Amino acid sequence: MNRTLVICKPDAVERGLTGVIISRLENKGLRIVAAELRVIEPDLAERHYDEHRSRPFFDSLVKFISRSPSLVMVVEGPEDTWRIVRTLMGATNPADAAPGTIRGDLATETSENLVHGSDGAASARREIDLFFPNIT
Ligand code: 3AN
Repeated sequence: MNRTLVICKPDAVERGLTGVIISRLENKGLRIVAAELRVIEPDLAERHYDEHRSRPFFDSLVKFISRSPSLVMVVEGPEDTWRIVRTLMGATNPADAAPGTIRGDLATETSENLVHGSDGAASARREIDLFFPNIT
C-alpha cells in the first residue's frame, strides 16, 4: 500500500465541503488512515510550501492556508496513490479543471481551490512526516 497527504484547505472547511471531498476519495477506493482538523500555523505553512517561496503569491498562500482550520489527512491506496488523488482533484486553476473533478465541480479560483495533494512519492513522504511525524 501507498500513502499520500491530502489537505481540505480552509475554504473547503468553511464551505462545508469536507464530507463531499472525503466521499470522493473513499468512493474511488482510497482509505483515510489519519486525519486532523487543525489550523496550519504560518511557520508550518511556510515549510510545507517551501518550493513556492520565491513565487509572487507565496505570502497570500501562507495567509490563506492559515486563516482557519484545515482538515489534514493521510490517504492510503495502491501504488501511486498521490497520482490518483491529483486526478480526482483536477487542475490547479479551477477554470482548467475538468468537470467531474473536485476543483472542476466545486471551485472557481486558483487561490481558493479547496484541496492539496502531494505531487509525487517523495513529496508525499516529506509532507506526511511534516504533519504526522508520529504515524506508524
Ligand atoms: P497544486 O495545488 O495543484 O499542486 P501548486 O503546487 O502549483 O498547485 O500550487 C500550490 C498552491 O498555490 C495552489 N493550490 C494554489 O492555492 C496556489 N497557487 C498556485 N498558483 C497560483 C497562482 N498563479 N495564483 C495564486 N495562487 C496560486
